[in-house]
Amino acid sequence: MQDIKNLKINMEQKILESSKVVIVPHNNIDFDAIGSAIGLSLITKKLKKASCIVVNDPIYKIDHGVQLIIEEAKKEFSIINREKYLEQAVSDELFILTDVNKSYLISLEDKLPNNENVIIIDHHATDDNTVDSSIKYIDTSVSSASEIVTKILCMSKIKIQQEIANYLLAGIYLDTNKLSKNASSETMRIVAKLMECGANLNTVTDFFTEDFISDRRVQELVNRAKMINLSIAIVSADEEEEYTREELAKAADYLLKYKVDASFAIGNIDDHIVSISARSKERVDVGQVMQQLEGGGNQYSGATKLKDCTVEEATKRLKKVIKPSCYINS
Ligand SMILES: [Mn+2]
Repeated sequence: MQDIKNLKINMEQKILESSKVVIVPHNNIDFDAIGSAIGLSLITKKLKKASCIVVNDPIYKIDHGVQLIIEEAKKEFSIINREKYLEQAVSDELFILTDVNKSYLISLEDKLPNNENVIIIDHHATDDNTVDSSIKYIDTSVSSASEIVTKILCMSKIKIQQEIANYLLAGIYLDTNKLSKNASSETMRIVAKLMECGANLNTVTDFFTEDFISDRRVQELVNRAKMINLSIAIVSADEEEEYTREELAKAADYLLKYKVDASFAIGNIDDHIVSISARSKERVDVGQVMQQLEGGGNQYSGATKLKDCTVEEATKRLKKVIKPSCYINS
């Protein structure tokens, strides 16, 4: 357990010393990345420091609910793409990476300042590609980056407006599969704080309401699931179809509704690129399984991308690395 008080103190000081704060969520932005990024913008605003959130995903690739949040939040905060950022870049900027720690998952990898001017707030495991930073708070036992940022907001006694409380709750909601996994008593305390600020589970659930066509596509993936043994489900998508990583992740998530310990969804996400999305309840460490296939993640969720590979080949490779030793305490 790292000291969040130290993070708060060091981060505030660093924000005040810098000319501007650049908040960098991960590519393929999701509810946790945007919610925590907006929470961080609120902190910089209270410290009277200019900030921007850099989101460089093409709009059609962004989840519908996340798009709604971005559109709403733009009224109060600066949310810009990489190109716009480059036009406005100044010296002595502070970068805050949120919900991410690896260089290849951000849109400004080539623009990172030296480690003195980088802060990382994350809940994903680190590896060789973790960005070098002098101030960081990376705790894989915390549900989400939104949980960490909410904690800092509460410690700073910053009033969280209702809309922002909803965004932060949406982040926690996503990464805990609707508060059903990886939600500790501390997570629930933070959820209660957000509800005291006016966050509402109905509003948050509405953010997750599916677009009909996309949901049908996810269900088609779910229909292809096969149980490779009694407790692991694998979806191998149609070789001819292209899916988004989000759709694969949703299919894997959906399969956890059943009596399975872990689920994997495999499909093409681009020409000659196959992605695997992995989810687990708690008995199988899927992050470790994905690591064996050039990917990563944590105990509950993981993913990988395989180049020049077919769905069939990826399925074979996955089956080879799923062994009894993937079970925790086995
Ligand atoms: Mn997250």
